[in-house]
Amino acid sequence: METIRNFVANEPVDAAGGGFLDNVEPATGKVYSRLPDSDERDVDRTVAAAEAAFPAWSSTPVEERSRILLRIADLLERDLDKLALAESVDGGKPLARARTAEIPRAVKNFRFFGTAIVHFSSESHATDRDAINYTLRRPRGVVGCISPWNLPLYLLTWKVAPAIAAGNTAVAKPSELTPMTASLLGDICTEAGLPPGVLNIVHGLGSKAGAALTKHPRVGTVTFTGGTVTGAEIARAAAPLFKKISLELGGKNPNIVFADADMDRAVPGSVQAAFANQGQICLCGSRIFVERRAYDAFVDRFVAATRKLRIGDPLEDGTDQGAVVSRGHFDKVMSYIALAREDGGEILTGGGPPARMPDRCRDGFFIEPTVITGLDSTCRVNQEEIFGPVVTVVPFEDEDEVLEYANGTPYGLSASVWTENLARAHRLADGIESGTVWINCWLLRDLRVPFGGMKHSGVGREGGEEALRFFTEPKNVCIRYARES
Ligand code: TXE
Repeated sequence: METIRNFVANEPVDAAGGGFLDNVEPATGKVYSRLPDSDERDVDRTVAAAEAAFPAWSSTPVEERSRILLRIADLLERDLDKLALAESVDGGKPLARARTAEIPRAVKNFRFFGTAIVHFSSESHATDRDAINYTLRRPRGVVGCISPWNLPLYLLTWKVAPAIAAGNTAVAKPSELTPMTASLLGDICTEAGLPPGVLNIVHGLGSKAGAALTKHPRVGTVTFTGGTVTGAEIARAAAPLFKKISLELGGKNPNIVFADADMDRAVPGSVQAAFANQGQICLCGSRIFVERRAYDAFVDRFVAATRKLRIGDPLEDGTDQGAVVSRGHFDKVMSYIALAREDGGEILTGGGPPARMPDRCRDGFFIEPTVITGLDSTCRVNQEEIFGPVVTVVPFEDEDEVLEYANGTPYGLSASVWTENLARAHRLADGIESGTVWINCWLLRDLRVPFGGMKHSGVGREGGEEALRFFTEPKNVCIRYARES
């Protein structure tokens, strides 16, 4: 059985306590590797390595930092097949998805920030003809990067790449449920010539290793993607220490379909939005609202398209839907399906594990893509993040009503609107309370745009300049040059 180790100053290191956690393959339900059960001592040691590397890395010329990041991107690309397989086994996602979407995005993250940093400039403000202000932007020091299990390497690198591009050093804490590709990244960084201590990886439980990192006095910056409850805990721990934090949290995103929409795009787009990665993407459109006069036709087409999704062994070609990430998460998703039934919801398709699976996957955590109608928009199933292959469909009469539904949850991460009416699209884009609104598309990403959530979906924005600003400390310098009068 493979043993994952912490990555400290480019060396593999076991946890100080010597303990390990089991790592389960979601498609089989079996333990297939183990990871260090790190605690405060390990976090301390890892932070010390990052601190020691900071002076040299922060004064390394930008072009050299850029070169190393681009080399990391090249090596990730070289190892794409190996990384995709590791990601699929570790998280239960279809191999094809890991190969075509997620690992390529990790490559892009390094390439994007490796080039963005050489174009990054700071502000200057002329104050009448009396003075000039310029802003210095310096790296902040050691950054804690805490990432989740749904898009393991994609989201880890989305944090690490801008953090180190900007001259910080990083301690990453990947999810204990999906540690494998982070550990492979460590080796790639060494091969790419990243100096020891610039990126360190500490594995273990959130409540132990993650919490120790969040409250570590010498980690002044924390960037986190994960659940809203955990985000609140991190905010509580960070506030008295005045840390700079960025929180990318959950969502309960509306997917709004008007009767005038191009249904040949809206139907498959909504299926993708509902079920990609088994519905385990914070941006998934888990609440579908359909204009009443198109409702029946839409539901028929949507259910038919959902039934065509092939659930199966994630490693097999042609599998659209793999396993959810863990037994615990399987139980959580199933509990929401049960709740929907209790509340009088009608399950049009799915509703539980598939009847037949290949032998290898008999004990895996599979749930059929599930479509539910007949629920009120205020019930728990329509208010709380399920984060699985479960979607509800609710009819609406007009724009005002659907706007109320869209904004009627504590979340505000993203939304999709399907319509051919340009003015209406703009009105809704303006009115919806979320960090991203997609019109006639879903998850069309440009890494330059601000990315993040409103309300309980988060604090701060990632992406492009926003990320580089987050990972730097601005200092304004004011020079008076006016003659004394
Ligand atoms: O994630 P957690 P969980 C949502 C989704 C899911 C729920 C819970 O609804 O069902 O969150 O998932 C680390 N201090 N999302 O519990 O706990 C943890 O080790 C510091 C949405 O699996 O948020 C992991 O590395 N760190 C989401 C990371 O936080 C802590 C993605 C995320 O785990 C910690 C994942 C602590 N006290 C889940 N506790 C999205 N928005 O993309 C845990 N961690």
